[in-house]
This record gives sequence, C-alpha cells and structure tokens, in this order.
Amino acid sequence: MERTLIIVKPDGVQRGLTGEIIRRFEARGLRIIGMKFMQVSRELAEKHYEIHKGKPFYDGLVQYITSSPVVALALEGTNAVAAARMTIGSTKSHEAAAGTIRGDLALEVGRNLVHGSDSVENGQKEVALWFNDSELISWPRNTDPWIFEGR
Ligand code: DAT
Ligand code: MG
Repeated sequence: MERTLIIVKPDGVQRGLTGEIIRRFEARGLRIIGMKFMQVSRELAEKHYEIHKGKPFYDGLVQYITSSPVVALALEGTNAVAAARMTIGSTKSHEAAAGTIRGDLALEVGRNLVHGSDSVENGQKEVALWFNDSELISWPRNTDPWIFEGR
C-alpha cells in the first residue's frame, strides 16, 4: 500500500486549521497510520528539505517549518501520493485550484499550510524519516473494502 507523509505546517496549526486539513484527507479515504503534534528540530528540517539546499528560499523554508509546532501524519491508501497532492493543490497557493486545501485556505507559497510527499519513493522515505516503527500502526479499518476495491 502506498504511503505519504503529510505535515500540517506551522501556519495551519497557528490558524486553527489542523482539523479542517486532516478532515479532507480522512474524507478522501486515506487511512491514518501515524499522527503526532511536534516541534520540528533544525536537524529534521534540514534532512526533510535536503533537495532544496542551495535554493534562494531554503533558509526561509527551514525557518518556517521550525518556527512553531506542526502535526505530522503518515497516511496509507491506494494512489495515496497522487491523491494527497491533488487534495493539497499547487505549490503556489494563489495558483492552487479552488477545492484544494491551498486553493481554499492559503494565498502565498511561503505560507502554503501543508506538505505532501511528491513520489511513491519519497512517500516511503519521508514516513520513515518522520516516524519510528513504534509510532506507526498497521490496522484493518472497517470501511477499507468500501474505499479500496478488493481489499
Ligand atoms: P510542495 O510543497 O508543493 O511539494 P516543493 O517541494 O517544490 O513544493 O517546495 C517545498 C516548499 O518550498 C514549498 O512548499 C514552498 C517552498 N517553495 C517552493 N518553491 C518556492 C519558490 N519558488 N519560492 C519560495 N518558496 C518556494
Ligand atoms: Mg515537495
């Protein structure tokens, strides 16, 4: 089953949108397998954003994600990565389609509320970076056969 890492970023938590953001992924049918409220360390932020190192917005990105607590979620589902990205919307919030989290709730790229893994490989890697095995629960959800055909 595909996995994706979702982060409700500091602006989402500060603005009281944590529930609204999680609700959308839950309603989509993705299964929560891990969730925690946490202060991101500089070390974790730098690892998570390693691919952006050297870009002009890198320092601001690390500052933003470590500026205040976040909620990290590990989600599982068929097509979890692509589905979550569509639910999140385009990186530049002002260009994100209405109906998406960013398109409905945000205006700027540097305050875009939420992170979602961008490939199946990164979904696995990022869930492993943010969660220990003991923090992940593999559970059969009673609604699974109504969301995942043939399971
Ligand atoms: P996404 O968060 O949609 O996966 P990304 O992985 O390309 O986007 O970039 C990570 C974050 O970096 C993004 O959420 C906001 C910031 N960012 C990306 N491109 C930027 C840009 N051109 N100017 C400022 N910040 C940017
Ligand atoms: Mg990304």
